Amino acid sequence: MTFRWFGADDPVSLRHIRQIPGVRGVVSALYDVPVGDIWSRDNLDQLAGSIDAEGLELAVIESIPVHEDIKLGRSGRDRLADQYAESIGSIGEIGVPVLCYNFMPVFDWMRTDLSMRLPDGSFALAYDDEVLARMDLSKGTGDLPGWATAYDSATLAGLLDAYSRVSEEQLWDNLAWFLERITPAAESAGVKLAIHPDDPPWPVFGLPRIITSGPALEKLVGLVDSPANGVTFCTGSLGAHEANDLPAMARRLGEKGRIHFAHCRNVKRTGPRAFHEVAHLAGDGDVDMHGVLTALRDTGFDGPMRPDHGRMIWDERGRPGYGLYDRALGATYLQGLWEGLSI
Ligand code: DNO
Repeated sequence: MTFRWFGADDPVSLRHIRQIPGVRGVVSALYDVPVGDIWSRDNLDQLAGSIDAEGLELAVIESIPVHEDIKLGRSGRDRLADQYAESIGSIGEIGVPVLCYNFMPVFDWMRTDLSMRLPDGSFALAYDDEVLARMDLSKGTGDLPGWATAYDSATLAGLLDAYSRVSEEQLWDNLAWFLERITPAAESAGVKLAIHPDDPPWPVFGLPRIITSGPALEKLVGLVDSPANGVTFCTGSLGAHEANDLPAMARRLGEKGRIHFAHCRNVKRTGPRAFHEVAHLAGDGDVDMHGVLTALRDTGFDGPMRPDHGRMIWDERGRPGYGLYDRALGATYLQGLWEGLSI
């Protein structure tokens, strides 16, 4: 069981993480390296060292962001892919076995409300396509919620314009090109690549999104037929789409040995392309957590798993989705389920 930590600035400390029953692995990243630059061995050593010092272990890098020029297939992608491969080499050298990354154009995960009040008084992340349609991008990403990378209005307009000429098929081609370039480096470094599904799993702001379903994940693992080319099975991202049968998807990908990381959280669908997050318990939302964990267990999954976004409970304030308490409850719930399956 692992837990995400955003580095020294994270209001959740390693000391607290160390006290969550069963958690020994930390999921983290270098947050101050500009997208596209090489991750230095020194900085990685420092990150791993600070985690070791608290009796924990750096188990997963989530993420090295992929430069937009790679996703757009622009010239310059050769150098960027070489640099990405070099960073993978360093991750392998320090002994981290899994790299989670994504291939979502411009925006990473997307929500339209970062603190929706639930009936029990807790606050959760929520998404509604109708609200998204009214969002104004003309000022850049500045005051809009949920985005890992901030863009000013001109840069954002330029990117949106560039993507208006990129079809889903072209995006798949660009992803295949990227994987062909980096998978050999991952193989020789002993690092497993684990693509994160698009969250939510449909286009946003007219931008193509392709990693959205079981067939898409299977296509992905077929792009480069190497055990190093796998997925992060994120139940919350995939579970936002009612067509996704999560236990069946986990079983098929698990049988191929291509699930390298599991993000487990729950969502409640409230309409077509609308949902909010809930506590991890299967009974609280639409994700069949027992079914997913059974499929993982049956197919021999032994990789890292982490609770994903939590609600804000007990008056906690902090990074949306990434407070301590509800995620810690999620970690113990998931371990309880897993333990029950192991008897
Ligand atoms: C959201 C996360 C994602 C994930 C990236 C991986 O909370 O699951 O931001 O880290 O998509 O590249």
